[in-house]
Amino acid sequence: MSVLEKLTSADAINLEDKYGAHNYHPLPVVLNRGEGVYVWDVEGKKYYDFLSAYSAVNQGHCHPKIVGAMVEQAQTLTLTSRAFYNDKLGVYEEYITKYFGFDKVLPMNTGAEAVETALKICRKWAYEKKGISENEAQIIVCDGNFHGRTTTIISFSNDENARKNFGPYTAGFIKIAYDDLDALEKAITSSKNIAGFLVEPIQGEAGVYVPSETYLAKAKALCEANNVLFIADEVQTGIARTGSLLAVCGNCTCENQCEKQSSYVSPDILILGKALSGGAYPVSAVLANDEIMNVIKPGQHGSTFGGNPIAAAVAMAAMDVVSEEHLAQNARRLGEIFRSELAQYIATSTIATLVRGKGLLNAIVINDTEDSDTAWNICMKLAENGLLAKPTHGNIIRFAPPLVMNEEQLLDCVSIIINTLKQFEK
Ligand code: IF1
Repeated sequence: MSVLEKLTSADAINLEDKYGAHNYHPLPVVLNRGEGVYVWDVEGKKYYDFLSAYSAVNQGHCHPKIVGAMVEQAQTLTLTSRAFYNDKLGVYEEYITKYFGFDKVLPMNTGAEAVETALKICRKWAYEKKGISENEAQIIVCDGNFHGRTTTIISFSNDENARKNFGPYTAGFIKIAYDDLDALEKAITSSKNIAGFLVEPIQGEAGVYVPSETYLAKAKALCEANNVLFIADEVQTGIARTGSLLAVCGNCTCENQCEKQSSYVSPDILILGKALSGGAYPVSAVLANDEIMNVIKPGQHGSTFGGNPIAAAVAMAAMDVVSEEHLAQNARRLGEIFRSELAQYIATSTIATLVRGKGLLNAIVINDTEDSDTAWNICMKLAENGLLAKPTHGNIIRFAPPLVMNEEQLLDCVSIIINTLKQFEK
């Protein structure tokens, strides 16, 4: 088919089916335009986007400031590699380290790369600073984690689908229950070889599990007491999604002065991705202070595209939008409305049993078995009714709209969701 002909949804789906690897099972909706909280399919139908590309498009689709920065930089200089300096990277490095309160940043592209980078830094720190014997370092991770798709990362996943037949697996990880301080203390004190604790402040893929209020602070204290690095994967929860700049910020919405707040749990290593670029470009980052980051010397880690001028320009624009448009505050306020409206409906519903989440990262649990297709069917009906969301882990539906949504739009979405759920009442 010529690219000049107008594709129908069926054409586009058939092309992907025939020529693309079958590594996804998308809803049968073919999008070709986005603006703010809306996306349109090729037939012109308009939808509220309640996935935001898995929280990458927090700033809304095609934000003019972000697109503007990207176009301007793309017309000037796109890529130099790190064999030479470029005039945007240093400016971005100063900007982003001050924004999050760390000494240094290591720029990468995807979330999984940033997680890999954090694991490598943690191991190197363990051998060179903590004094663990070579090849003995262990990193603690949590059951139900999702940190990406590389061979090392899936080595410590417990999602059989993500793991099976991709072995042999990378050693050096200890899995414990999430939101369980006793398990963490036991694991940390079980050996002298514990280098780090890698954790999602809220488990997204597992079904939006929000840990108990004091979990992260106490986990950080346990790490500190035992000279173990606390590594926060905020790829999905970060950048205002959960109603604060970072999910580890707790109750703080002070945007870029978060380190001054008492509720702020400062990770030793912070991993960011997705919305760091507002979804316009793959940009990820690992932040840490000098005593940790300086274990990495020339030639020991890197990436052709990491820290390229477009990424730098886009990320600065994207983070400007987060503070200028008070996205953390908006996510917090709208999230409270969303959960209270849904909880009110769920109190008498036979199809939904629970709403949970923080800020605008929320999920509802559907009253059916995990292997049922009810959540999928509800998402199909939601799409028909003009709202796009995706089930996660069978009977859970995640709701994560762009954070630039306003209250009127949110209430409109709440009625679409409730009216759709009512069609499935038993
Ligand atoms: C897919 C989920 C979201 C992440 C955390 C690292 C990464 C992710 C906490 C890796 C990525 C994505 C990947 C995407 C689905 C998606 C996802 F459902 F799997 F869990 F967001 F909810 N850390 N999450 O959530 O980042 O390498 O992808 O840039 O299709 O695999 P990446």
